[in-house]
Amino acid sequence: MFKFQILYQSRKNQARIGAIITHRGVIETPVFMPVGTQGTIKTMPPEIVSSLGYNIILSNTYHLYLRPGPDIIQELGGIHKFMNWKKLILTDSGGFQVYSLSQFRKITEEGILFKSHINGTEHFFSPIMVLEIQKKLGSDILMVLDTCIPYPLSYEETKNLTELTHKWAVESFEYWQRHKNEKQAVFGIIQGGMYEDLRRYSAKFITSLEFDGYAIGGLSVGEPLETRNQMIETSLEYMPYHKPRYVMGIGTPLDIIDAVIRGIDMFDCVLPTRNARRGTVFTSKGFLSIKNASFKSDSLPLDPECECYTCRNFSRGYLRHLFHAKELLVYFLLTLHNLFYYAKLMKHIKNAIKTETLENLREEVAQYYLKNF
Ligand code: PRF
Ligand code: ZN
Repeated sequence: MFKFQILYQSRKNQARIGAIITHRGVIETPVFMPVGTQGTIKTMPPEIVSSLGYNIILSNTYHLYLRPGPDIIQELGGIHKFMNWKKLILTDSGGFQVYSLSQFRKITEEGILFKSHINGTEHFFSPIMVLEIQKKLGSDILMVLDTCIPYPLSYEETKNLTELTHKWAVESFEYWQRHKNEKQAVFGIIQGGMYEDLRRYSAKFITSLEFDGYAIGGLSVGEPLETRNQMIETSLEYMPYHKPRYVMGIGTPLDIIDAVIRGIDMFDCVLPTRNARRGTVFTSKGFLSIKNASFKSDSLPLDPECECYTCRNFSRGYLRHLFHAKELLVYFLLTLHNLFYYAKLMKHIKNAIKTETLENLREEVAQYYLKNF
């Protein structure tokens, strides 16, 4: 079972409140998915992630395929049981991770040849293989294999890679028609680089295949903010109203609001978790780097307006000390705070949609997060 319902449509813009209904429960959209690349949201016990209000996370086919391998995860009862996460899991297909992590790769009509970033061994991903791997993992939402389009890239090359993404989408769709099951949903991915007509072409093509939802890929690769928003708008023109719309790998608090206003329902991003491990936290007044010498004897919490466990119990001075001493606790405390911030942001966004005040919230957030991190 996989259904999507729209519960409220804004009268002022394209933002909507929705519900994704699955056999594991209902999740409200717009939703942010924390990234659990290796079957863990780094430093965080799943019960705590869940207690912050998250009910869907993202994991990666590429990493779990290389280590420990899909057969072991299947043997141990599937990804949910393996990591003790009882809510939803979306797995990315691996195309993007191969591009960003593996030392060598060759893209052919049939798929992607790559070398493991762990031990250099050679592997091959085809569109069908990545769906088979995700079936074994047992994730709830599977992503099709796509090609990653770097920025900038010539029109010709972008067109070729976009067409390859389309060919793979057809192969994925046909495979899924023959091998689908009740419990897993599959999303298609729109590419097209930063060319408006190619985005349009890709959005039309991908949405002509009856996937359970659609993602916009290829963004947040170094393009200017206006270009990104333009590509989102162009793609959205062709994305069905009654299916979930997901923009991959985005983003900052402002990126998320900008996309929600345009009608996006789902997000994932490493920013809250990765930034935390680098000592950067999100606050109601913008970014703060805990490494800063000015916090040496600061008795205030990270964000005096935050009610998270970290802010209720620890000072900036203490957290700075832990960070400089590389004490492991700090990675947990800062990740907890950032995930709390993102959870609260999503609550504010949903509230602002219902009260038709999303533009006001955007102004408030833009004041502190206009610069891209
Ligand atoms: N494709 C896939 N995963 C992704 C992306 C993409 O284009 C992005 C875009 N930056 C993030 N994650 N499959
Ligand atoms: Zn906090």
